[in-house]
Amino acid sequence: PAASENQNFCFKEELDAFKLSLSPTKEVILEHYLAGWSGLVKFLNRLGNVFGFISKDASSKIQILRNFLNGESGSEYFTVQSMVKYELENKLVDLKKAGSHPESGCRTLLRLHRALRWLELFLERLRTSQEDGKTSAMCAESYNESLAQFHPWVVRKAAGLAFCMLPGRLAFFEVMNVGTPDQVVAMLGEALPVVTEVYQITQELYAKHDLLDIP
Ligand code: 1PX
Repeated sequence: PAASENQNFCFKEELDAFKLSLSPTKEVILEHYLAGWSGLVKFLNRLGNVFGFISKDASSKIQILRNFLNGESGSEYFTVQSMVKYELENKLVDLKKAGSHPESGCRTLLRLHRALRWLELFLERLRTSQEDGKTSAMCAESYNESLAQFHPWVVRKAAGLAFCMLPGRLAFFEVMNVGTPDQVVAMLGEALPVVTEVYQITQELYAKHDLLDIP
């Protein structure tokens, strides 16, 4: 058991963080949400330098949110719900065009939230893929169905090139370091509902406050 615990540590950790991010009242606890993202970034870094521009952008967004969390008004940022309430009540969000709050918590989290939808689609494709499945194609399809619509041409182009450098399915599973392909598939089956729930709660919250298009 000790050996298998040790084996899982990487992907299991980030999975647990998203699980932990759901409070009993179904709010999203920012600290754990960010820990989940940090774990994913760590994983991305293990895949190689070609993904550096993606992990840099994600890291900088994680850092912006961590700074709020550790700042003067940190307690207002305990959950995504409290952050939205606090920033809106205090007019700390540029809702229509970039102005005096270009890096609000709401705006920054929206970028990660959109990427979470990509993750959900990608993990589902990975989970149901055949032995000869191509991770690059799964990744590109998921991206085109989600994040791509928010990215300018040059970013889409760079992302498309990076996806081609993804290792094949088996090598990808090895980087995940979870165990046999069957164990990876089982783990993905457990992880996905959590990712979906976190995504949906955030999506409904943002929709309710009309925050889905903030620049
Ligand atoms: C078992 C599989 C796990 C895979 C984990 C991989 C984690 C990937 C983390 C990706 C986080 C991407 C955040 C992107 C946020 C974003 O949309 N930023 C753009 C907009 O921000 P702005 O401040 O300008 O309004 C920004 O322009 C983005 C630039 C970088 C390119 C982003 C491409 C995103 C591709 C996502 C797919 C990652 C591929 C990973 C392969 C496994």
